[in-house]
Amino acid sequence: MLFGQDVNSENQVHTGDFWFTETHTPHAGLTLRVKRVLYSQQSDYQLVEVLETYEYGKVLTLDKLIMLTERDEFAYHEMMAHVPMLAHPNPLDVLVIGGGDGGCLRELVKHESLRKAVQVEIDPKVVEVCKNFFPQVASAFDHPKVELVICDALNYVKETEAKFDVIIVDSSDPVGPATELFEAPFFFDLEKLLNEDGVLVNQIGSPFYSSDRIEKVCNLLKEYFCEVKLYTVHVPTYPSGIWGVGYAAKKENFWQNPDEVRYNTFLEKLKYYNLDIHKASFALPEYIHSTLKD
Ligand code: SPD
Repeated sequence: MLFGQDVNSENQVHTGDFWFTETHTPHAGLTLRVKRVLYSQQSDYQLVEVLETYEYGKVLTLDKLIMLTERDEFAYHEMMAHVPMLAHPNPLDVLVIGGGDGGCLRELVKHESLRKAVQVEIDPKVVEVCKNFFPQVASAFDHPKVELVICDALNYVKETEAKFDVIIVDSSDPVGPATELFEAPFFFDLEKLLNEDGVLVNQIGSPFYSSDRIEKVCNLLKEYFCEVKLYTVHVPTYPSGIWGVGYAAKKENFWQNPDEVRYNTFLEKLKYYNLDIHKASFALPEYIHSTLKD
């Protein structure tokens, strides 16, 4: 079997009682008991691994950091896609940066009004591995409204002449290839790609462990956008379990009025998102709210 051979060739087959730990600080982390390592290979950009775990099913890690698990990925992907899509009054064209697993695309194609979703992913290995091991996540790559572009998003956003209504930055963490996706020049380029009602969301990090990063990224976004907010989603396998997503819009107050008519067309397909959670997700605990005040 191809993937078994990849694993063997790197001596990554583990037997006996094996636990994977993602370190969150020098003194804390998350540990999952692993049945077996299904895939482990260094791509041109990062170490791509798939673990089969007892508690969370299959888990995708990049450079030893958890990107998704079968059990809780729905929460993250629904909130990355439906918050901006239902906040925007008429989202036709959408750009997804990163997210080579296809989870955001799967959510986007639930919107009948979608005209086109362009997915820009730097690492083709991530797409290939997710199609093989996570077909329920990578289910929309062949959808007629989806275009997959394999290239560095930093170049794509500088060179494309396309314009978008919604941009979703579903990056990996700010180490390795994703570092510059958290910096000012990238946000400058994204603002230029958005139409006049444009909405951008970007995954930032744990409000608990990475409040400095959240404050820095939100302040950078404020330089280019009329309204910047933070919302959160509960993802048990991400550090601290609560994940912060930046929301930046060219017009004020879109986030407060998610489109109920469009929501009603696909609500039976959702497990996390609803209109109450949309609004409630923007309510922040004081320790993070206070750092984001102007
Ligand atoms: N530390 C977890 C951050 C992961 C953000 N993106 C993951 C990709 C899932 N589509």
